[in-house]
Amino acid sequence: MTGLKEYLFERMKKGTIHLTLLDPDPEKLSEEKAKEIAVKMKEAGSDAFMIGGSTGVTSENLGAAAKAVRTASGLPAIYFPSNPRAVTSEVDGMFFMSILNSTDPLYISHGHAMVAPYVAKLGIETIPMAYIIIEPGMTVARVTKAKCVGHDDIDTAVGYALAAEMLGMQLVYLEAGSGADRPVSPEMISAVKKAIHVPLIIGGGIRTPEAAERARKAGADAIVTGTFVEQCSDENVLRSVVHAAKGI
Ligand code: 1GP
Repeated sequence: MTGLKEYLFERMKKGTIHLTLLDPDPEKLSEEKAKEIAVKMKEAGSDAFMIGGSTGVTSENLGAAAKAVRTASGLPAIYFPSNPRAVTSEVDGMFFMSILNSTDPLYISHGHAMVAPYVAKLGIETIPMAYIIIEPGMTVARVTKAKCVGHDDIDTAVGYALAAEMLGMQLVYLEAGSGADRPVSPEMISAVKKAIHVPLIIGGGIRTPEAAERARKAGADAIVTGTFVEQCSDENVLRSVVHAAKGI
């Protein structure tokens, strides 16, 4: 495979992509289930898997989940980190992400200093990414002590996204939180998209074709779904959300 960044950016040049988020905590995801989801989501048209969760991630369960989805689907597995003590070479690369509106230095840069030597030693490809948590923010906001951007506070979201670009981040991720009852608004997506030149990832609370389509039409370059994929077993419904995200 080409490098992870090249793979993702080439696809995003052609249109919005879909990323499937899986939580590797074995209490939530067995290896068999990971493989089953991987095959289903590849068939549905998803472009890559993100592996991560706010709690319970270890190097072992991360490695096992990444290996399972890569083997079963042939698609890339991206580490979506939360725990600076967990790292694995079983991924194709990682989003090396700073939570810009966290109030805990661990999630802004201190955790990065802890994990960077291991990432370098293992030769893992990193893509620098800004992660900005929008209300309601859910578990990730609580765990990372984020000062959430208000759902309607477009100026603050634009400010963070511009700062991200000025800091050299190559991706911006607006996150409403896993399981959010309302995703990032189309108005916020479109204002942020207009302000920046790097690809924009949108996630949190997207579980219908309509919500996916709204995010794509507003300017998302990548749309992430997690909870919905874990809960839905109907392949037609999974496909309808992925297709709406991608506009195919
Ligand atoms: C969470 O953006 C992702 O980090 C996905 O959210 O689980 O609500 O799809 P959902």
